[in-house]
Amino acid sequence: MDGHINSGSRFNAHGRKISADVMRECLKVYLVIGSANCQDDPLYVIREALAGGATMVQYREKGDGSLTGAARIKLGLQLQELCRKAGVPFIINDDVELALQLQADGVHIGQEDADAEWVRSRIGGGILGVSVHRLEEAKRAVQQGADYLGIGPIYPTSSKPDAHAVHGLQILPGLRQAGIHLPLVGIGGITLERAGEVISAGADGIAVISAVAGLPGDQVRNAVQQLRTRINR
Ligand code: TZP
Ligand code: MG
Repeated sequence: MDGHINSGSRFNAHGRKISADVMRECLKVYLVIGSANCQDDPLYVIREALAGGATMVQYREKGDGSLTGAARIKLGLQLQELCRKAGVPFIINDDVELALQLQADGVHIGQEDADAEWVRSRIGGGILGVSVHRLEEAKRAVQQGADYLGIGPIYPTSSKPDAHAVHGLQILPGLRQAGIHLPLVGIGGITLERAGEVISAGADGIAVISAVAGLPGDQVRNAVQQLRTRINR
């Protein structure tokens, strides 16, 4: 382990950061998944989501009954293997050490997690996503080397009990008009019906938990296909 994430990955080949254009493509339908959010076996859910065209996956093992220790690592490795086969980047929520251990493609952090600059120094050219809630946080994350910003909750969500107050769609044009050009992904309460307006408001993609992982496994592929259609309109 050289301290850099997944140095063999096409997402940070030779330690280079991912380009903004490739990042935007990866954000289109970004599935955030943990065992506690899945109605069916997470491996079945992720296989179906990848078959439906999920463009990036974040392993976020949180909430009641979530896995810890070896079981958490094992599921992470299994999910990552499926993402690699599909050519889709695999990102770890919050936990830099887990990301390094698994040699994941990147890390996503919130404002209450580790400092973005420190995370960037640990992960080399890996993908760094940062959740931000206001312009100052966005500017700082850009300076600290984020590859994309997570913006949310856009709508009310029941998947994150400690979520920030709902922002509504307006935060997206607000950030764009203030000169934030980094790839942006909206998150929080996004459904098939709402996906299009999140993109129209200025996001490059949508990140979802319940609209995909919360479905019965046999509906997941179709749900992701439908989301992709809305994003590309
Ligand atoms: N961060 C802001 S809202 C949220 C996270 C992790 C939860 C999104 O879940 P859902 O089910 O898509 O609303
Ligand atoms: Mg966090």
